[in-house]
Amino acid sequence: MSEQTLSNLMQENRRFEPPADLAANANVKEEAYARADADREAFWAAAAERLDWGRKWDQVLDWTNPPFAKWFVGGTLNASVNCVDRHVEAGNGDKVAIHWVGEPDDDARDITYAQLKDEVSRAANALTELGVRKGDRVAIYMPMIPEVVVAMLACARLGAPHTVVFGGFSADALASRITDCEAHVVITADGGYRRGAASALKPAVDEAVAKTGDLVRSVLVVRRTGQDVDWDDSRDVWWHDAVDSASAEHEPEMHDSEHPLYVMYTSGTTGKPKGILHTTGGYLTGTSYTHWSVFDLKDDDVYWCTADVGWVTGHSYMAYGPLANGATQVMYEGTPEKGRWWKIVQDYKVSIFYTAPTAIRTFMKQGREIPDGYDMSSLRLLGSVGEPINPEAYVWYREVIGGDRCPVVDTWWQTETGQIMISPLPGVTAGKPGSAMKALPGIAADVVDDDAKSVGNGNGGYLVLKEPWPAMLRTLWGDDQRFKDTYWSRWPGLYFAGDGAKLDEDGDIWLLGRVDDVMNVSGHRLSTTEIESALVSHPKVAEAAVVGAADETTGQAVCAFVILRDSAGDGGEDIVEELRRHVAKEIGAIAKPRQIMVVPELPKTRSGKIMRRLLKDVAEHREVGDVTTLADSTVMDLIKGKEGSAS
Ligand code: 6R9
Repeated sequence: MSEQTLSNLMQENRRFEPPADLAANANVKEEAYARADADREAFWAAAAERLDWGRKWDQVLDWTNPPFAKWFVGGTLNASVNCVDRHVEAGNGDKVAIHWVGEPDDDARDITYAQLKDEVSRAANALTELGVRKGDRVAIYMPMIPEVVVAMLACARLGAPHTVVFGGFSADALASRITDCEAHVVITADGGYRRGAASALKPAVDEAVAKTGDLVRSVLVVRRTGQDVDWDDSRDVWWHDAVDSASAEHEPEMHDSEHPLYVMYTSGTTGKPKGILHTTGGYLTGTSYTHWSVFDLKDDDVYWCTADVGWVTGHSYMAYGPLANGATQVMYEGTPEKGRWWKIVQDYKVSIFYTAPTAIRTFMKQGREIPDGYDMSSLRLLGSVGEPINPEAYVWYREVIGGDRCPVVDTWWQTETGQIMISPLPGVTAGKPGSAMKALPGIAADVVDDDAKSVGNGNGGYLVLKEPWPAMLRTLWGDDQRFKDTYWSRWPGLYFAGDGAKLDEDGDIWLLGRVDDVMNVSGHRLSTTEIESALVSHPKVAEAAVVGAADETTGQAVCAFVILRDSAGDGGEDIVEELRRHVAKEIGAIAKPRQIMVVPELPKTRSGKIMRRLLKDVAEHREVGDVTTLADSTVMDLIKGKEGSAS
């Protein structure tokens, strides 16, 4: 086994310098860090100049009532004008905004900025007809079709905050979100395509609406699959009736910089989801600036973010950031299938590609022969988001997908932060596989101990943010107290992100997973990520998830769930012992899993996060808890079926 495959997180010493031509022509150079440090507010004010404002702000930041921030106070703007109209006015109306690719083969559409402007204006007029007024909330429950972007921008145009609920969520989840933000209008589709078949959405909306009393007045329905739907004439309206016949002229109003743009629900530690509130001026500034700087966006790039619009990455880096920047992007309806993504990269000459480590590991598992069959020479930059990327996946991504020529930007951020916070700058930073590197210019991050003291280089602790930033959440919808308690109460003046992190000897940041995923085994602090990374560095392992299960003697014990690579077959008789030894060698005997289960799948949310809570239930022999946010709820049955065969 080579030195490299043996590396684990903390011993990682490979470095990848920025390509010389990229560095020479980079949108953002090294000087940005010093400029931002010298005057953070002036730095963000300059970034806000990227946008078109109705009225300029009087004050960059009002932080007199922390943790409630106001950015670009007194300024007015319209998010949809910034994402659409201004590009048309600048003469770029014929530029493709969205290369949309449906899941069924040969189902594709290109939408230019001019067409998008007309469609958004029509939809805004149609929503107005349905009684939607500034400030009203609109729920959106849709597949990955262009109309979902149109719907979001139409809401933004009217100043009606949207709440997009991921199409894979249940009717219950939808109902609780509709209720929490009191939405009177829902936008949906008859269904969408998933794994080769039409999958219905409207029945879940009907069920959710029935659970919310008479709250919902109208349901606007896009016809996507053509499947039969139940219809309530008093409430349901076809998109093609209401929108297609509406005028393509719509005079946009300029909204206050702090006007609510959207609410995105994310799961908290308690059962009730948190409604993260984002507002207009700061959010658009933060997403537009970071999309331009982190991805080094150029006018002729073809950008593709594979995230579903139902989670925050789809909001910041598919909808608002790229469109505010006038980018051309790919939007794909389906889920990752063998070869299909790479064919899209080839066909559309994608140059910037942004995805999640879980997808990368899935492709690693299938073997490099599949991507090797496509011409991906158009790619010049790769991004990763959603969870720590283990060095093996990073290096595979770089070599196999990026042809060893594309920098990888590992971007750390959250629904709450709205924008990328920690990431290499591709023209400046030499990448270390597995590290998100540095806080971006204008962002103040640190790693602290229990007493909020900086841990210093070479040590681990909690990740915190020390200064407000433009796209930060403003509060939790209707619950200022929970906002304060969740993020700001642990240490005064510091935003607690909930992630563990380590500063290496150079002061670069390594994310170690949620602190609720940190285990304590016999008094030793062990990171789930570190052990997962060690397991995945074994050539037979494709993917691994580790949980700490209660143990009478050691407090917690390490329990691992692994998926083997296709090429490893069943792994052989002694696979469990082989892997335990491997972890001991990589990290130390203390990290040796008590139990390793070889499983066919891992339970994941649609955004690719492993639901360790459920694995913990299995490891501790409990009834498995709520599985409604799993992308595929049958996975737990597969895993439990394996339980008997565990070591
Ligand atoms: C954008 C998004 C946020 C949590 C975050 C952290 C994890 C995201 C990461 C990462 C390590 C990265 N996370 N990106 N961990 N490295 N590059 O994922 O938002 O769904 O709210 O999740 O995801 O644990 O706290 P969200």
